[in-house]
Amino acid sequence: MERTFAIIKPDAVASGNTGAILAAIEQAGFRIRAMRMTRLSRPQAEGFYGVHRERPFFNGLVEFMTEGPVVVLALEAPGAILKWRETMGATNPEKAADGTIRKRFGTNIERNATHGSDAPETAAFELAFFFTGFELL
Ligand code: 3AN
Repeated sequence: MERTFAIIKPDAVASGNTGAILAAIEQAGFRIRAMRMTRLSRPQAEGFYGVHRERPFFNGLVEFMTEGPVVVLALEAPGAILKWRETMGATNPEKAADGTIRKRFGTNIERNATHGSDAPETAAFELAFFFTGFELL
């Protein structure tokens, strides 16, 4: 079993797609191990996306991720990290495969409905960023 970290981003929460995305997560075979609706502060968003600090889209990304509530999730499945990346589809919804979450619910490369960890190290960092140990038991 492996765990990964997911966010249902502000665009998808605001457009009323939280439930549909949770259903797609469970239908894909993930077990939801922890979940919380929250709203990111600017320092939280900047810390979470710290690796992107030098990228030209960083400020816009922080602005977007703090514009409204998000749902943060710990997902469990065999090979969860790669499996969740495949379930989401490509970063740019226009390039995402049919049936993927970003294709179904994303708008553009920034407002792309969901986030997923890209490697075991980032999954560990991101899970610990949002969940305490006892929430993940
Ligand atoms: P992914 O979320 O697929 O791992 P990353 O890690 O390259 O993609 O980018 C993190 C987030 O930054 C993306 N989810 C997206 O919201 C945003 N982003 C990435 N590239 C761009 C871009 N060229 N313009 C605007 N936002 C971007």
